[in-house]
Amino acid sequence: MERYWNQEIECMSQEDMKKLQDERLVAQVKHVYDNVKYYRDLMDEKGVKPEDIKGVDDLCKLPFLSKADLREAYPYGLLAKPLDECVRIQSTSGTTGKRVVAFYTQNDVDMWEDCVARAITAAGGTNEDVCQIAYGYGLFTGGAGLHGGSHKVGCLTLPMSSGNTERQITFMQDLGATILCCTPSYAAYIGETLHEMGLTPDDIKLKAGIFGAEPWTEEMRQSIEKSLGLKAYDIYGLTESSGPGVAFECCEQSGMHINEDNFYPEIINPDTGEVLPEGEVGELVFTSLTKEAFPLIRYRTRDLCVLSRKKCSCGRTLIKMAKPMGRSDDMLIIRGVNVFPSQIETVLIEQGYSPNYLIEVDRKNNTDTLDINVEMNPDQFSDKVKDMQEQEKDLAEAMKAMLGINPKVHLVSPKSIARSEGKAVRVIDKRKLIDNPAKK
Ligand code: DLL
Repeated sequence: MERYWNQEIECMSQEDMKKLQDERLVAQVKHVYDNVKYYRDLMDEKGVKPEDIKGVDDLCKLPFLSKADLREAYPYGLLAKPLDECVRIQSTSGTTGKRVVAFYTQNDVDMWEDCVARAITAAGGTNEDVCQIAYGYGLFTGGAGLHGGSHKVGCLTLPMSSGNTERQITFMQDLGATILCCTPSYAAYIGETLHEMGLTPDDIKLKAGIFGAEPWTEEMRQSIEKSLGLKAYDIYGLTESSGPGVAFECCEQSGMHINEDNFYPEIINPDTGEVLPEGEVGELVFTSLTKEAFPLIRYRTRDLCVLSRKKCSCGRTLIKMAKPMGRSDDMLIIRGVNVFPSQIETVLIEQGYSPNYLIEVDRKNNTDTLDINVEMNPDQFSDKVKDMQEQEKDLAEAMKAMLGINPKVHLVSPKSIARSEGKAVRVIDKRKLIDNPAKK
């Protein structure tokens, strides 16, 4: 029987949910207008007052907020509560510019952990489980978020943080971990290490994995499920929204239910800002409905995906988002063609290669080049040059069929591409280094 953490909310009728969202949005907009000068200025500029917002149907009257706004307002400019009412700070890694710093009151932490508890419960977690958390701890929200949710559910929580992979496996075995939480790329690495240690999924007790923080394909899911002998559930979130738990997968494994009582989603055309109907691909925009310290109004995530209200067999009525296909800023434009790293990953796994790859994009003689370095499994390796060239040619052809452009494929020896213990780095775009001297 399906178990829920908060059945009343997770299975609420659409009509009641809308009523709740309307009420909460009105209060949230008033809260930001009264307490955050940055929002007040943005709304005044657009000529919209809190009284104009009667519910979610009026959202489109409000201005968007972007990462650039967050950077401009860094660090305290979007704070909506006095600092003495805040109890926590988390932050992004800041790899694409200045860090985003998010603030939490105790109520914000409780709401966040409640969202994660829904995710853990949907993955079958109960107080009888041992939950191994191998997301990074610290400023990153992965460790803290899953940790809090795991406590809430009452799981025996193993705060491993990421890294030291053999020790992860030893603890997993000795303490009988049943749920593993980490990035999908780290899960793949743990699976690989398990087999190298001469163990199989029968030697561990994992039944579920809660993996997120980066895009991953269905093919990657199948590969992880097989190597670790578990059912792999996706979880989505971002530092700006509080962290993991904005959306989570249920037993159907076909998209993630959004905790829409706390986060109201919209899909927009990223170029025009126009709101798109359900079922169309566009940029995901979130409005927080209950946050106190760091509310978000129409925050542009840059994640590209689709929403769906199709009935779900798990009984939850929460709207679903498809797996994000990547970020609008992850999309590579190569010789005018849009290429997502996830397309490359799909082909690799379909063709029997490992998900260890590195994409290099460059510009030579005014033409974009795409080189894909792919690690071979030991059984794919041959010492005959001709065989290797044949394999590279076949893979390049499969890539061309998927991407529409011709890449250069380089098969590299097993274990030569660095493994990730957190979010994987899959792309080196050398054109950006040339275009943006500041990043050199
Ligand atoms: O990655 C929060 C998180 C931690 C989510 C642990 C899930 C598990 P940030 O570091 O701020 O926060 O990065 C947020 O990561 O906008 C997406 O582009 C990407 N992302 C997060 N979850 C997924 C997912 C955390 N399940 C950014 N699938 C987001 C695809 C994801 N992309």
